[in-house]
Parts: sequence; C-alpha cells; structure tokens
Amino acid sequence: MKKILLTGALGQIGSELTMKLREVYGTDNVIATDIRESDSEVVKGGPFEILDVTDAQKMHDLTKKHDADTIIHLAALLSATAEKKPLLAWNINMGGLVNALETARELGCQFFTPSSIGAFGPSTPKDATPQDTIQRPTTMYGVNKVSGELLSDYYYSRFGVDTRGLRFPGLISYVTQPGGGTTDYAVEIYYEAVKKAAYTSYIGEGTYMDMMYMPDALNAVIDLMEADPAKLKHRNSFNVTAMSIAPETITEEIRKHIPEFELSYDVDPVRQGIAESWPNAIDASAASEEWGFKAEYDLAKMTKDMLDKVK
Ligand code: VAH
Repeated sequence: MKKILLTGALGQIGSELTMKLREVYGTDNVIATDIRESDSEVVKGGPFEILDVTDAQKMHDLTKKHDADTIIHLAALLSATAEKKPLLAWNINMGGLVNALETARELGCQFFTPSSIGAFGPSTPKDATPQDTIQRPTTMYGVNKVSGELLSDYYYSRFGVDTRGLRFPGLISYVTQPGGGTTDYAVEIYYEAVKKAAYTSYIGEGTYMDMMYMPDALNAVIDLMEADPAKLKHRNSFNVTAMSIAPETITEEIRKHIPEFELSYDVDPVRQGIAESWPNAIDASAASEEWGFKAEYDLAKMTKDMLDKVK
C-alpha cells in the first residue's frame, strides 16, 4: 500500500487531493504537510506535519519518519505572486523542488509535481498546443515550471527516480480558493455570481485559457501515478485540459442558472499579460493515449456543480 507525503496540503489542489488520496489509500497512509497549521479537515482528519519545503533536512526526516514511498510536491508560489516576488518564487519553487527530488532519490520514492500551461510562452503555438513544442515562458512562474519539468526528467533518466507530472490548466474548485494565480478569476466569478449576481473580471474579453474542474484534476494525478510505466513515453509533464474558456463564455453558462448575472471588466495589465503569453487551447492526446486521461466535466456540467456547491 502506498504511503504518501504531500507538500502544500492546505493549498487549492492540496486541500482536495489530500482528502481524495486518504479516501483511496487510507487516512493513515497520507501525511499532509504545509508551512502552517489550520483547523481544516486536512489537519484534523489525518496525519499532519509542519514543513517549510526550503528545509531540506526536515523534508528528508519527515519522509523517513513516516516511511513514505511516494512524494506529491505541490508547495509553490503561483504565477501572479511570482511576478510580484520573482526571487522569492525562485527560492521556494526551485529550492523546494530540488529538496523534494533529492529526498525522493535518497529514499527511493515515486514522485509527482505539477507543471502548468504556464510552462509555455508567447512563441509556443497557441491552439492545439502540442505535447512536445517550444517552451520559452516569459514569467518567473513559467521559468520555474519549465525548469521543474527538465529537472524531474533528469532525476528519472540520471537517477531512476519514478518522476511524473501534469501541465495543469487553470483549476476551478469550491473547497479552497486559489491564491495568487492568473486563472483565479474563473473561480471568483462563481462566488460573485452567487453572492452579487455580478463580477468584474481582471482578465479581458476574448482571452481564452485552458481550464479544468478540480475532480478531473484529482483523478488525473491518481491515474497518472498508477499508470503502467512501460506505457509512458513522456513523464514531465503531460498536457491535460477539459475546456478552453474566456470570461464571456463562463458568463453565458452562468446566465442559464442566474439570468440577471452581469459581467464587467477592469483588466489587470500584469495578469492579462501573463494570460496572453499562455496558449488558448492545448492538445492532451498524449495523456489520453499513454495513460487514458479523460475529463468528465465540461463547462456546462462544471458550472451547474460549482453554483450548487457555492450556494
Ligand atoms: C496560476 N492557477 O494561475 C495557476 C495555474 C495555469 C494556471 O498555473 O498561476
């Protein structure tokens, strides 16, 4: 049975992935860690440790103490925050990743860390973005994600660490709101629709980005980590997506449930610039072919579920 140590357990992905993994593998087999405590189910409902991922020794010691055979490394600063504090983002995103990879190498753990559509840049083909293509991101977050992909592939080819990763699109969820991302607008819009039947978007009209509902993201992590390694032609990291949407397309869908919903724009040049440097719609056929990736939620199904849950 897998014994998993997860970093960033109180974040947008971590707070749901921890609960899902505990359901699948057993509560005591999933050790959640984060830089601070909270009164959430993640902390109260199973093994929890305080861990600053820039502390290499503690990362090693906790993994050894719990005899973990799998590391899921999520702790990171997201794109918009990383543009405000690029050096801090480098230190946390790359320092934390190296510590996690080194621990996985030393203790023989399987390894997962997310990449992102942020690993692509303005010179990447914007539509049907291929699995293998040019990656010259112009954000610190993107530099971190491309470096992370290359480093994770290196640990696989040089040291035999079973590293695997997903290039996540924007993730939409209702349990823990994201912090410091560029795609956060696609989460905020649902909360504001329920609260005020109105939302002012910091991302401009016609700005398409890949998105996915959190349940599909959680299943993708588990399916990838359970996949037969012999079938994997790629490892770090697979394109995955469920839909390509813009503020006005989400609005159209929300209006089917809240007809009076009003959308306005107050574009944030920094996050708009980041969004425009990313693809409009990526191609996820490698993930489908190599380990059976399939998203269950489209925009209509996600919108119905989000509005029900946020209410
Ligand atoms: C961000 N939510 O906005 C993250 C993600 C593709 C977007 O990487 O930075």
